[in-house]
Amino acid sequence: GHKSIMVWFTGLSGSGKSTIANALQYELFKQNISVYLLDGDNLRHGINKNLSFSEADRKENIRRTAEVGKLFVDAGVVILAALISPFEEDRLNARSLFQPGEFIEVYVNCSLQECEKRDPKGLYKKARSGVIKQFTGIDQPYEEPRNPEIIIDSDNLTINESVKIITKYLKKHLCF
Ligand code: GGZ
Repeated sequence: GHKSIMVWFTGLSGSGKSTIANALQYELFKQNISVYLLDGDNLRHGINKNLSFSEADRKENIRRTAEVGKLFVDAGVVILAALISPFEEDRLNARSLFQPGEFIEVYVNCSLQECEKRDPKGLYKKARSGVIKQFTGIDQPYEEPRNPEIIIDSDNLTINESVKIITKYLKKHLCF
């Protein structure tokens, strides 16, 4: 067996959270680990359908995702959550639902400049022109994590390198 944990990815839109979390999910899956990815963008089509991008709704988005994640962890599944989760207080609240060592915060650190250059969905362009309001990094803040367990400098790392850093940490701390 293996320990169930929550691996919580935070970072700007376009930083690579979903891509790295997806690749990590596949890697753990290949190692016969029960793993499941909760992706902010996907959850917003279902359980979090009624939520906007206001600060209050982001708080609720993170709260619900953390609570659902906790249920999975109780059920023995390794959970990966990929949400911008821009506010330190909301991330600390999420962490507080878990036992010490059960919540691994991964800060996917990527410069706004690089995220804007990537702009895979054209959202930064829309935010700059005012078509989208309350966009993280443009007209809403992103608070950097103060004490993340792992920092991934995704400006300069490949997906593979990022996944290796995380699996190495998990092996060292969780006896996978
Ligand atoms: C930030 C937004 C916004 C605004 C739409 N601000 O990179 P994406 O496109 O594919 O994923 C982002 C997603 C953010 O949802 P989260 O649930 O992760 O956010 S939070 O944790 O802050 O609640 C982005 C898209 O939705 N998107 N409008 N205004 N990102």
